[in-house]
Amino acid sequence: MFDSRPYIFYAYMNKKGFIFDLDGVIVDTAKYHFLAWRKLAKSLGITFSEEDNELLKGVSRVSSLEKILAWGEQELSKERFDELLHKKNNDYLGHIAKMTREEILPDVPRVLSYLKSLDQPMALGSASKNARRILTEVDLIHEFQVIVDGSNVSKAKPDPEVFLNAATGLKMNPKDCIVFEDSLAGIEAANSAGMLSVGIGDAKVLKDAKFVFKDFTEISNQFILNELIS
Ligand code: B16
Ligand code: MG
Repeated sequence: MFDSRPYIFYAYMNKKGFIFDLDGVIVDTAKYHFLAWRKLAKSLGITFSEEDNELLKGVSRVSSLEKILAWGEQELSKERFDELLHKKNNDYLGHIAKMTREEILPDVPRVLSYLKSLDQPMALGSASKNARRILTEVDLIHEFQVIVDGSNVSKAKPDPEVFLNAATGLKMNPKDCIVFEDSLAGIEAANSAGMLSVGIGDAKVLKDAKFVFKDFTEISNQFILNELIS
């Protein structure tokens, strides 16, 4: 739609730092993590359900394997642990390699282009060490000015480090940042960073978020302009 507002409107508009989680917000890679973790768990004789997978959302790769081993009451040598982590990631990457733009979650492109049209700073803040690869697969790598992923942080969500680094990269004050997140740990991280948290998913699970939406189809441009930017 033609926007008749003069350029000056954008020049003086508030700027907010918009930080997006990746898995579960931009794309649904949880299903691929599930397949890869289930295969690994099965090889160890550990059962792994979709409910178990829910508990690994936003959790780092190392911590995920630690949790699975604890659930199965198993301990492994450091060498075997690293070997399994590597194996799981290779399986996961096999699924990622087949991803296309079709797998971008509904209305994500609309929200990204709207924010871009308003010249709002945008960053990615993900626990995944595969974030750049996934963004490249779905052709969104150029949409973000700053990308902070699992390779750039020392402390995993719920620690706020990932989002604070994203704010620093965007040169924005954390209190002027807005985080879109699908995991409980991520909402906790955003809140303790002093940012406004927007949950994407189940309101019962993401109850500590300032706002919760099922997905981006529920987030109108009007809402973004009036509630998030103004
Ligand atoms: P990787 P997010 C997280 O990504 C996933 O939700 C979580 O399930 C995964 O274990 C973690 O990334 C690490 O991923 O094995 O690719 O490094 O939701 O923070 O974007
Ligand atoms: Mg996520």
